[in-house]
Amino acid sequence: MSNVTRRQMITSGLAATAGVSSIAVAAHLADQYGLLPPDCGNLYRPGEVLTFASQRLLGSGSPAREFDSSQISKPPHANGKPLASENFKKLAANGFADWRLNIDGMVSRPLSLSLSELRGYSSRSQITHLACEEGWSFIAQWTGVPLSHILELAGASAKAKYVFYFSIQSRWWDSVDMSDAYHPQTLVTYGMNGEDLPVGHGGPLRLRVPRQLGYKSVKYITRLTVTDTLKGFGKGMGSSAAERGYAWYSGI
Ligand SMILES: Nc1nc2c(c(=O)[nH]1)N[C@H]1C(S)=C(S)[C@@H](COP(=O)(O)O)O[C@H]1N2
Ligand SMILES: [Mo]
Repeated sequence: MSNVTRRQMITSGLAATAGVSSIAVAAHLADQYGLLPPDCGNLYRPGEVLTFASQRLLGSGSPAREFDSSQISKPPHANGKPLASENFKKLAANGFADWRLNIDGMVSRPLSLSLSELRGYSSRSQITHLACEEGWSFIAQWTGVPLSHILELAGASAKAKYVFYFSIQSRWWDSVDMSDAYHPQTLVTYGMNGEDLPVGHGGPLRLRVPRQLGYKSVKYITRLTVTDTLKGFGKGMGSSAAERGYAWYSGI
């Protein structure tokens, strides 16, 4: 059976069984083909399982929609206030010259990159939508280095399955699988609407994951860890948001 036919069969099988509400059957089928997001355990959220499964079957190419510059929201919505921590204030006081992004885990060359080093790599800009699960959203232009480039610089192992990213705000950390990690729209972001990324939006550095809901775009990132397991990070659910009840995978 050709690959396409097999994929078509699995997708329509998933859709059909979900349609007649035999979610357990759909989930069993999805599990056989490695299509279940890692946090679903035995409690399936059919919508998420199906988006994850169909996006993975369609391949990592499917991009988030990009907009025209005339569609950029004015003024952009900021969800956060500048951080009050002394450590952050000290870093901000000298223009984040001492900010570092460390890359460790399953890499052959661990890195510690400054903002100016990051700005020196070839960048990508894209105008995408950031949607909060609470209902509001905005469109902005985001500029940064594709995460894929940093993974290549660090020599990420071919056996890796996830990239974790950690904020200076310790309650915020998350992970993506390699399909999202190597996706060209996943950006280590330092610019917004042609300026430095404002602190309210996660400046100086944030991971933008435009194919998922806003909470996966963690602000103030200081560390990336390449790994083949979710174990050993918090409760093993892959995400601080998942520990608070959100889905690990929230594709849009
Ligand atoms: N470090 C950190 N990252 C974070 C958050 C946060 O409070 N702290 N909020 C998340 C949520 S719930 C959303 S919807 C978006 C909001 O992004 P914005 O501030 O650019 O609007 O950031 C996400 N990343
Ligand atoms: Mo959010």
